[in-house]
Formats: sequence, C-alpha cells, structure tokens
Amino acid sequence: MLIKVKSNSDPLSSEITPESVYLNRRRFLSLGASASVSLSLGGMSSLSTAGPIDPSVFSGLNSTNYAPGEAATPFETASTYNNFYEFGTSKDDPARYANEMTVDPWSVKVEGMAGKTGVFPLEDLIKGLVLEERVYRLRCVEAWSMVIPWVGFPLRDLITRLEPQGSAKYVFFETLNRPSEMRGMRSFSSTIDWPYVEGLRMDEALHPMTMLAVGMYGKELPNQNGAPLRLVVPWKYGFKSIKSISKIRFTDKREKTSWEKAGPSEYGFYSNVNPKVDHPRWSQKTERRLPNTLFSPNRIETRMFNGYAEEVESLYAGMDLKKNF
Ligand SMILES: Nc1nc2c(c(=O)[nH]1)N[C@H]1C(S)=C(S)[C@@H](COP(=O)(O)O)O[C@H]1N2
Ligand SMILES: [Mo]
Repeated sequence: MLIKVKSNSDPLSSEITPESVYLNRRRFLSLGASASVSLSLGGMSSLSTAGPIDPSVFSGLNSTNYAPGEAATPFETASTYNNFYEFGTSKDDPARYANEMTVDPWSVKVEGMAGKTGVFPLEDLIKGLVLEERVYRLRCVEAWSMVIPWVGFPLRDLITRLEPQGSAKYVFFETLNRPSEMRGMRSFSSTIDWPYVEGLRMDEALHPMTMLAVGMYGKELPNQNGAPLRLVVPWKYGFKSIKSISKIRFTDKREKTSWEKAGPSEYGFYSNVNPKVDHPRWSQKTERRLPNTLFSPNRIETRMFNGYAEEVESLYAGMDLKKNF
C-alpha cells in the first residue's frame, strides 16, 4: 500500500512557537482549497469556539471498510461505553466527565531520537496530512468489541515528517497529564501509573494500517474517545490505542507501558489479539460484539490479530506469541 505525505513544504521547521505564545492563541483547522485536505493555521481568529478541528475537513473523504459485512456499532454505543481511566473506571464515566478536559488549544511534544523535536500546536503537527475514513474492528482485552468508522491518517505519514533516527527502535506515546481536568487521575482507587503510556515497535508504528485518528463517524472525536488525537492499532487489544496524545517519544529502548506496570502477567507489550492466549483471568476465544443484551448476547469468535492476520502477521514471523503476548 502506497501512502503519500501530501506536503512539499516543511510545516515543522519554521513554526515552532514558544509555549507562552501558542497557549494564548486561538486556532482552528480549516479545509484547504484542493480535494485533498489541507490543515492550516487559522491565525488569530476569535471565531473559533468549538473544538480544534473544523467540521468541514470531514466531508468528501476516501473511505475503506476493513470490516466488510459487519455492521458499524451505533455512535451512541461507541461514545457511551468507553475505557478512559483518566476519567474513572466505569464504562460510563468517560462520557460523563471527559468534557472537563480542554482540547483546544492542544499541543504535542515530540522528543527523543528524531530530527524534529519540540512542542508543536496540533494543527502545525498534522498540517497537510491527508485524512481518510477507515472502518476497523476494535477488540478490548475485556472481550468486547465494536466496529468503528475512524477518520485520521496513517501514523507513518506523521512519523516520516518527524524524521526519526535510524537507530530509533520504538515510539512511545503519552496521554495528556492534567489531573485538574481528569478526575480519574485524582482518584485513590486508580491502579495506573500516570500519565498513560503506550508504545509500538517502529515497524508496527510504520505499518500502513496503524492510524492516528482525529475523528469518528464523520465528525470530530468526542473527548471520551480520545480527542483531539488518538492512536488506532486494529490488530491489538484496545488498550494499545492510546487516547488524547500529548507526547510522542522515539527511543532505542523498550519502555514499560502503563498496563505492563499495572499487571505484567496480564498485559504484555505486544498485546496482539490472540484467541489462543487466554488472559490469566478469562478466555480470549470469543468476544461480545456491542451493542448486546442479556437476551441477545451477540457473542462471536475472536480471530487471530483481530481478523487482520493477512496484513500484519509478517511483523511477528518467528516470534513465540505465547511468550510475547
Ligand atoms: N489514555 C487512555 N487511553 C486509552 C484508555 C485509557 O484508559 N486511557 N483505555 C484503552 C482501552 S482499554 C480501550 S478498549 C480503548 C477504548 O477506546 P474507545 O473508548 O474509543 O472505544 O481505549 C484505550 N485507550
Ligand atoms: Mo480495553
């Protein structure tokens, strides 16, 4: 699959803004002139009152269905049954409390082994990247699943732009670390070592199916689904798909992820969907396809790599996936 980064200019070299400036500036993303979507700096307009992404960028996108024949989960379900522990551990906590998080303005810090490091306003970071829609299965390690139409771009389009060094072997991501707006981070019952950290091997990150999403169901991501920028890795358990990303780090060392720290025997670094490797406390052979009810359990068989084996199994050739779970 050929992925083009539609940008001849280099949006990152000249536009690194001191923190004090960008934090006080209102910005928005607007639709470029051409059919390809150009995300450009909205300047000093005071008209931007909604989220950081202009709704018009979501019209007329290419769409590919990677779950053909499977009904998309209703938006209502996908936006109310969530895991986002920064807002609490109940499935309905994120929909209730994630609106307390400020997503505009938003900046992302890029650090480590890359040519382009620094703190970038989100719109500068992704300016010119071509948005598309992709319908992917999402399979939670808790054995439920959904089918979601994401809007975003291949992660590798952004990685290319950040010029990682050849010696960088991993990329790690961190979620926004702002307990004042994330009540789950202030709760004593939390088992997570904040901020939420996830990572990928560089070849996994560069795989064309690995996506960074800015929207779903043809509009901006709801905060509870990880606005304004979240990872989507469709062949891995849902917890790899880190939400509300505010840091990207290139490194040659594998770091521990939040879930590895929370339960190393239960959550491995790879977290590939694998019906043959059970979670220590439950089977992974089947999953509950949401929405479901007691009388309509909607239980289906879980497939290797969440049904994407053909596309991704070569990444793990020769690896023992029972050991590397
Ligand atoms: N920052 C952060 N990202 C996160 C989580 C979280 O608790 N915090 N939960 C993960 C888990 S367990 C799942 S299943 C998916 C759920 O994504 P969704 O709510 O958009 O369906 O988000 C993942 N990303
Ligand atoms: Mo999950």
